[in-house]
Amino acid sequence: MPITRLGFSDTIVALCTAQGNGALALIRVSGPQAWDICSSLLRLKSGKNLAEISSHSVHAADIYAHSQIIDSVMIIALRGPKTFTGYDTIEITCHNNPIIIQTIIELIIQAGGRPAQQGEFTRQAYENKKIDLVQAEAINELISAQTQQALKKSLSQLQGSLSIFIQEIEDILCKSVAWCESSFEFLDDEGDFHQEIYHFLLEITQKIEPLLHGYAAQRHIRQGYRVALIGGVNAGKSSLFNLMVGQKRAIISPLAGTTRDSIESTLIMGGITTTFIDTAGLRIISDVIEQEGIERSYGEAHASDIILLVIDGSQPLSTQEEMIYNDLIAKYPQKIIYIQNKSDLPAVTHLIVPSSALIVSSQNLAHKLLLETKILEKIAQLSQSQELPFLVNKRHYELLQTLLHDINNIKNMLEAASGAPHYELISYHLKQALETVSQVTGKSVSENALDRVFKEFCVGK
Ligand SMILES: Nc1nc2c(ncn2[C@@H]2O[C@H](COP(=O)(O)OP(=O)(O)O)[C@@H](O)[C@H]2O)c(=O)[nH]1
Ligand SMILES: [Mg+2]
Repeated sequence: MPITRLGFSDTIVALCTAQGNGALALIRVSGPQAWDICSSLLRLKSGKNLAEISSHSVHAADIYAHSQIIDSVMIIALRGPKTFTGYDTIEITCHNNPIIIQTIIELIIQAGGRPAQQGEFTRQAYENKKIDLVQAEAINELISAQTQQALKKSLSQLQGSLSIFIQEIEDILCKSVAWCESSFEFLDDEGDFHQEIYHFLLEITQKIEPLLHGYAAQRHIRQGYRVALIGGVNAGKSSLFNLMVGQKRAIISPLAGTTRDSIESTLIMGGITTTFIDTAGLRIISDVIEQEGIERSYGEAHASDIILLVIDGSQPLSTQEEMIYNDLIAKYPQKIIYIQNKSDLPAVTHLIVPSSALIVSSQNLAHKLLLETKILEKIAQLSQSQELPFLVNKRHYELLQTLLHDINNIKNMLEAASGAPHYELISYHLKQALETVSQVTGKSVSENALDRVFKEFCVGK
């Protein structure tokens, strides 16, 4: 059921902490009736009435159902509008027992509250203008952040970094509209500002473009990095994979072509979610199943963020291998880490391997750290290009794309005009662009779009 069909000014209740183990649970009650509702089931240990206490204070209390005690709790009593939701709020910390939790929630519902929908506390905050839509989304990102970077950026976004950025774009657009309309009005007085407007629009496109590029790059920040072990057969990819993931997952064999499918394993390395992918060896063969595996390996090379190009340092490369390696090096120069494996055996010279290559043996446990360091260095290098202070989600991306398209259209109109441009028309398009911008922060956004955003949340947020 969409949130909007229920009253926005209802008093809502939900469990905010995860169900399961743990000593305590937090139940939040938020809405105009929060204090009244709670006073009907709470007795403060101080003997005071809830109505007498000051806002933003903490109290010990007992919860009663028909004069029977349910639990001893702590409450945080908050008067709106200085609360997260903007409404009066009571947060009850009770013991984490499902019967206690359910009883308390039922008592609150009987007293006039109703169960909160997904993301409805955040929705209240948005409706009460405590946060904008971009900040609401940041809360969801913050809770589900998988990496340190994602955490940092969602926090910055919650504090308003993206909102400020969007506000700057909006300001430039407003200025453009003003200059456009004055050009229109003062046309006779030689008040033609079309150069200035063009310049403003250029400023906007320069702001948006890095954001659009950042969106693609930020997949890593959300989901971590994919590191594919790629190389010829028997180079030791599976052995290195096992060394890195610390368990014997991949089959190792002196028989060529043992790994026919890709195997992956995810771990946290230096605070970063990293997925290692072991692939089939690259060679040109006639076995249909193995050929399928090799094609997958190429797919993994393409899809991964980092390629560990594994070369057997004890064997000369076949012409075929050299061809395949050269092909990969040409295609993905930025994401390759050269690994010369089998350093415990006498080495042969490979012209293809640069001096920066990491020389390791998969049999040497200590080399795991060398590999880890090298991979983290590469990740740091790759993530430098993604230094946006916030996370751009699909919704922002699509709106910003529309905006860029609109702005480029207006720029074209200005460029194409011989003499004074059609200012009325340009003003109309600028205002449309403004509308798109305000959809990002949610100043002007449809109920359906809002429902879609808050559907991503779970109950209790
Ligand atoms: N001496 C030595 N042998 C290795 C090393 N790494 C792998 N091997 C051996 O090389 C063969 C192929 O290894 P495997 O990991 O299956 O290679 P893959 O085909 O690239 O996955 C196996 O017999 C491994 O024991 C290494 O660092 N030193
Ligand atoms: Mg293998």
